[in-house]
Amino acid sequence: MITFYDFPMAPSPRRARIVLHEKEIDHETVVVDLSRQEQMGDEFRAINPRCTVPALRLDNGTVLDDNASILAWAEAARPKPPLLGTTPLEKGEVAGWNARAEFEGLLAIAEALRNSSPRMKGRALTGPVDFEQIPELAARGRARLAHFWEVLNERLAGREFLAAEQFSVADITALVALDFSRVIKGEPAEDHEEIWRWRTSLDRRPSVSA
Ligand SMILES: N[C@@H](CCC(=O)N[C@@H](CS)C(=O)NCC(=O)O)C(=O)O
Repeated sequence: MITFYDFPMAPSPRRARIVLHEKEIDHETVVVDLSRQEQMGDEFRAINPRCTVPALRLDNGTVLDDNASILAWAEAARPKPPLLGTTPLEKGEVAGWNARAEFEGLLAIAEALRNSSPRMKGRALTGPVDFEQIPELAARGRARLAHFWEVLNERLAGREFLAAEQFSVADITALVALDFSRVIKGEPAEDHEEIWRWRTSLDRRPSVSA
């Protein structure tokens, strides 16, 4: 049986959870309670030495230890529905917008949150190594995120999906960033109407509430 290591409140495993749901890949779920630091314990470290979720253990015991590897495996193992685009051009577009949603969206939120939250003192980056917070980075993260919402709103004008005229991992990463931006009260303004229209339409997909 495939085992998915998850934490329901965290954004990164949610990305993989949506992918597994879209692809209808059967699995059992093990919750790694990040609020109790279970990711740092010996038991989980033996599964994923990177001390992060998501992780996916395959039938043969191999552990895929991040979103990039889980997505690549899932797309190859179960090509339908395609989440990485179909034509060469679509694949390029999807890869580009997924990277932007990750770097300019999700990582900007992480930069703001992890460099300001008292709970994350000494844990400014995820992983096995402790890094101190740099408070100035919190403001930079917020500024980067605000700029990303401008870019996203403009991109979505007249479009149903972020890339490639079909639902893709670019939409998944951007919607996870959008929903998670609530934790830093960094959501886009109400007049970013294209973003809110796109987000509302994605609620039709069962994977979004998986
Ligand atoms: N690059 C990784 C990042 C994974 C990651 O940072 N996950 C967070 C949850 S959103 C985590 O495991 N945090 C553990 C911690 O805060 O120590 C991926 O996307 O797979």
